[in-house]
Amino acid sequence: MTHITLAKGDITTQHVDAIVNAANSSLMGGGGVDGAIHRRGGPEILAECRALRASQYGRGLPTGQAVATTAGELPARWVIHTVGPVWSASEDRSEALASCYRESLCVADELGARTVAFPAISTGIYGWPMDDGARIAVRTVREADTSVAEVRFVLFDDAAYRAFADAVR
Ligand code: AR6
Repeated sequence: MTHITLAKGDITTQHVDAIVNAANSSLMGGGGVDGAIHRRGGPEILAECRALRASQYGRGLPTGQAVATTAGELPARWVIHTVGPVWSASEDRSEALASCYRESLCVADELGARTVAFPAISTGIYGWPMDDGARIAVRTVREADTSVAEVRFVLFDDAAYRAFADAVR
């Protein structure tokens, strides 16, 4: 069974096998978590992202899917890049958000990663309401069929931490 833990802070400093990046389809970096990972992880990560674009993902990584690269200079061994949906008030995109967590765990299993840190995917620049994003994250991890022993949600601020603590209860 997967043990869920919560931490407040910066995902780039986590000592886990893999950290998950809330990326965009281009895999070429951006702001938020994505910016922090590329900044602290160094150019090796972007080099692998470029190679993935050239080989497998000419049109970009689709929303809800996940793919791994090195973690460069970060303490983790791998970065698993996933693309969350942009929040929409008119369309329910929850399944795409759940898919990010599920597919990332599937990639983690393929890598043999036993400890995985996730940010609150889509809840920053992509505008997903934190409480709902937290519920989807926790529910999806609980229901996942995975060999990952620990999923650590790394929350950037108190409000995010509280939302995940409520979702876990
Ligand atoms: N560690 C942990 N959590 C963080 C960190 C960090 N270093 N930095 C931000 N957060 P976001 P998204 C929180 O915007 O909404 C990028 O430009 C943040 O407070 O990183 O999925 C990509 O390239 C929020 O709760 O990701 C895409 O274009 C959560 O992490 C787009 O943003 C996710 O915020 C993806 O947007």
